[in-house]
Amino acid sequence: MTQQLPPGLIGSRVRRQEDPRLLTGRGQFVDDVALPGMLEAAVLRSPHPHARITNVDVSEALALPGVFAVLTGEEVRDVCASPQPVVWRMIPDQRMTDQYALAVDKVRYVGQAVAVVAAVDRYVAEDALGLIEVDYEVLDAVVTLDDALAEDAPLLYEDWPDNVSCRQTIPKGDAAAAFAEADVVVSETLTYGRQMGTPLETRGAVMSWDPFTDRLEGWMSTQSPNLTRDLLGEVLGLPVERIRVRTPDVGGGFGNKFDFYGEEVLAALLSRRTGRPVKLIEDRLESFVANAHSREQRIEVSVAAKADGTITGLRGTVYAVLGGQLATVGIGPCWLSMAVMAGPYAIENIEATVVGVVTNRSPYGSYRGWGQPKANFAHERIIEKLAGELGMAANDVRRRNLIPPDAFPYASQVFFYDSGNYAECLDLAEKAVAERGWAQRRDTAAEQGRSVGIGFSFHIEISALGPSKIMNQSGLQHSSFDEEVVRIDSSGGVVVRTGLSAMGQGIQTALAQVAAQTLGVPLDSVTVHHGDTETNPFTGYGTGASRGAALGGGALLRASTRLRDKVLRIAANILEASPDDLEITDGRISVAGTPGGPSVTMREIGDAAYRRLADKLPDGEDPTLEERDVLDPENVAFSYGTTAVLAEIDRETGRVTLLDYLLVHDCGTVINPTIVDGQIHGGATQGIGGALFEEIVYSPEGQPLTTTFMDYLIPTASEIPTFETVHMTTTADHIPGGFKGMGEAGTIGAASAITSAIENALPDLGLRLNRLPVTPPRLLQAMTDAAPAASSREETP
Ligand code: MCN
Repeated sequence: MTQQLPPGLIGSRVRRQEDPRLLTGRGQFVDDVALPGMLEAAVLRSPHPHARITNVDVSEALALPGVFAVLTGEEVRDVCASPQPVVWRMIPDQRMTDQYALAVDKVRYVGQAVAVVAAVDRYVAEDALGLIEVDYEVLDAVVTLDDALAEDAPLLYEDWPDNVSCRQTIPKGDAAAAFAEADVVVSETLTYGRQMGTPLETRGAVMSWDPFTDRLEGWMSTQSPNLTRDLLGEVLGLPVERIRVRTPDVGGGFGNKFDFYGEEVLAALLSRRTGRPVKLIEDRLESFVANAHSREQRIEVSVAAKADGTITGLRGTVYAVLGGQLATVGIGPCWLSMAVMAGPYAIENIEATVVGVVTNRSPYGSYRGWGQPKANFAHERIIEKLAGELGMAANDVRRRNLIPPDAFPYASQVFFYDSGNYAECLDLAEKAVAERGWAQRRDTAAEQGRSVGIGFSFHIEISALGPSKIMNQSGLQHSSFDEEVVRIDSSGGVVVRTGLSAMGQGIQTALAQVAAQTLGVPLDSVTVHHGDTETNPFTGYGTGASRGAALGGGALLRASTRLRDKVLRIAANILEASPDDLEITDGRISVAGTPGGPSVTMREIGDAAYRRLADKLPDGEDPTLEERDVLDPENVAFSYGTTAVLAEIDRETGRVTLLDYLLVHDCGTVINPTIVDGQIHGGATQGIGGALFEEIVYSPEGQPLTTTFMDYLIPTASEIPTFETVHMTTTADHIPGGFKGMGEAGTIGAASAITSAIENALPDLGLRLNRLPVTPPRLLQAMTDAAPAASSREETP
């Protein structure tokens, strides 16, 4: 069954409403917030990866003219009601790290906050940092996963027996039997490099604590204003009704700004201490060490298969290279890598494990895609290896194992996949690649002595995160429903209020499209308000996990439908007609099929509901025009896609050039195809960065070496190919409107498709790439390592 919405604004390529003001410099970001008497803060950060703090002397800093307050870790601990919270707690016996916004007796990564100063301006605050004396007893650093797991490894937390924070295995079926009976078993160890989202706008907060009302007002660059408010309340011991969180424009979030950071707490405490508003903005260098890092994992994966390519079993272990303390999302992203390791494949016997290991690196948190790019790398790499082993085409192995359309809803290892036609998606991708002549381009290139290859990957994406109760039972310490409010005002304009955050993904336009189509009004008569916990509804989770379009859109569709019914009842009263005979077109209500006949405008409806009620509002109808709806879906929704890449390899330099890039994609009912395309392009660009360029590197001593964009290489326009997207639609029938999310889609399958294309371009070498990013030196090394094996294969008669 598929849900069909009538043609209209939903599905139209309308331009984004949010762009004109952003593109003309009218955006207002946190750093633009200026309050009377505001102070600026700066943070002293640890230069050591692992050290005991033996003394902190702030007396000279406090004496500096212009300094208003200095806080140390002990002071922060003493005034906080709880340590920094961890909201994803899927593994019940996980060892928690319980850290405060400032380090108390030990530092566990370079960049960990040790003290904070509020001063008349940032210059004085930074000068004061130089006057703080911290005595450290430097300890041996645990820099890598192997360091952390070594028998005699120094302990980050001395009351733990080792550096393992958690371990969990989730089985399905009987993996041992599947492996025992297999015709073929293939295994691989994969390394995914440490990476992070790098939004244009770094994080920041302006906090103002009113000493008379004991109320805290904050402006923050966050994706999750409601969650932030709740967590601020928890840490500060303040009832949430006394906290207001506002998000001005957010200059990119990419997941980093989902997490809740100590800096928000510090700015609030400094404001309480000084009685003045306090601004704390991180600079780019701080961003590289104090923002949540992500991606880094070692994954051991094996599959058991029959000789015809049918996969009967999967075993995998995800080693999460966590940092020196748990971030807000805890083991969440790495747990998800384990939970979706079978990807789109109908594998009946699974044994997947996640092991969370602490190291002296920055904390591990959210980044677009969460655990999914790593899980994808695991299942797609092992599919390719299995295909090689069996002498089959990788897409034939995929096709043999993809969950068939009639198997939905499909119970995977952990989740229920709601809907899909995976085989059609793969077919469409192969067809599109054939139509575009990629194979000929590869062959022609080979004749010219160039190395060009084609790679594919298939991804799934969990979206529409809910339902709240099941998520709570799985360990999420927060809800995940969405509430939307829609109002028609007294002059007929429509206002949507959402708790979702806009961080560049186009949610205002998408919500406006849903409301405008449902209410039958022009798009520009809808205004979407977001980013204020006091005036906007509650969204349990915030913006993350690609839930905005599906949950916000679904809730708004239902609320707008009820509001439309009320509009029709009022119009019927005025027109002396039956509501069932009426239609709304372009904000005008008339009897269907009577062009030029009597009609009522939305302005008159507004007038009837707010001002001149006596003549126009039907008896029994309440004044005002407002509806709200809460969507807490019965299940998540899985979107999916096939990525195809045409890549050229320079055998001399190891440089990979992406010649063409195609994604066949399904996210249920598409609200705005232009935005969806843009989301795929942006996500794929980040995926390409992760596949070829971006890596956070630490020295053997634990010093971060990549703290500027000269070292941490994000791709620029010249590295990015032209993208092409092909849409297909299987709707999520448990979501009103059939929407599924897709904001992370492009990131998930990129590395798998690119590595597959690189291997395909070098058929003589029989490469097996297992480490990301595939930088030129790494590729050259892999080619050198593969060459002797390849030449000995050639020599064998
Ligand atoms: N959309 C649509 N029809 C659908 C699904 C989505 O038209 N069926 C469009 C909508 O305009 C919607 C956008 O695509 O606003 C993304 O939708 P959705 O998948 O629901 O994602 P969210 O709105 O929840 O956004 C979050 C998601 C995530 S988790 C990250 S991280 C992310 C992202 O989106 N960070 C971004 N996209 C980003 N885009 C920008 N420019 N900047 C970021 O920081």
